[in-house]
Amino acid sequence: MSDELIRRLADADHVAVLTGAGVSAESGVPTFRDEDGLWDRFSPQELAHVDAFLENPDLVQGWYAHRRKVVTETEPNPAHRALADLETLAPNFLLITQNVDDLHQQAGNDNVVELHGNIRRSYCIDCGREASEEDLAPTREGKVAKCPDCDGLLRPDVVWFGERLPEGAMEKAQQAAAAADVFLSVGTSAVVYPAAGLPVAAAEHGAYTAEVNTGRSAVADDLDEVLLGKAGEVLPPLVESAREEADART
Ligand code: BJW
Repeated sequence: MSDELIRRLADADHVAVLTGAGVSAESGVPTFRDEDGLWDRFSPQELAHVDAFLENPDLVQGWYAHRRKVVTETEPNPAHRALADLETLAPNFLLITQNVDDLHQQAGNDNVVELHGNIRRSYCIDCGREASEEDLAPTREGKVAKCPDCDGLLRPDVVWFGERLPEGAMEKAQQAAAAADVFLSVGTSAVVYPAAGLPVAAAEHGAYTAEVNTGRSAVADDLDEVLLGKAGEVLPPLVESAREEADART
């Protein structure tokens, strides 16, 4: 990491961070597009689209039941904890996540925007009633889970391709990107829009931009710095150095 990034983070009034699946990889949550990623075995069109859900509700509900189980058995890792620490360093901070696993909140981040929903919640596609664990029990046996009130299909409260993001979420993320002195993009391939547009938007508004990733993302060439490595190894010393630099100035 460069002294420039440490200095910028220590000085920053506004910091925004975009995260993707890579930030949870070290917690044991599979990514989407890496080898061994979720879509190595399943096609996205098959699973992350409402048409696929309507055609194969048992398959899609079963996939989400499996992922919910994985997520409830995992814990935040050093990358999540470093980002929670960064929130306490920056006067204005927003954590913008594409992840649906809740791990940033569990690590202690308070200012979080979930662009793609949260896998822990489910609802009825007909009447909107929130589903309980009990309502979803059939999915664990390969059966279709339906609403106890109206018999509608139950779906996860996540954003599939072609669906609108949660109301206000993208607006809040765009405002934070535009205001950011430093914008970090962590563990995302930056291929899914509109989230993938945020690092470049931040750069266009004058932010110092950096990504932390085990490989170069689709937007790496447009950023000021690329920190190659695992988020759980790169972020803790970065945030600690920024804190030391900030402390040295007071
Ligand atoms: C590590 C690491 C370690 C590994 N440390 N790094 C503009 C241009 C083109 C297309 C579009 C466009 N605007 C919209 C679209 C269409 C579409 C889209 O983007 N398509 C592209 C794929 C072509 N977008 C949409 O449809 C969005 N909706 C929309 O735009 O609506 C408009 C609308 C308006 C009005 C009415 C109606 C609609 C919705 C997108 C929803 C995405 N949903 C998913 C599924 C969520 C639910 C679930 O979890 O099942 O979100 S898809 C999937 O991809 C998931 C992720 O959040 C998202 C991003 O993936 P992510 O996080 O980047 O993961 P990976 O696996 O790709 O990358 C991991 C990275 O980590 C890699 O780079 C590794 O190297 C790295 N890594 N270990 C650090 N230890």
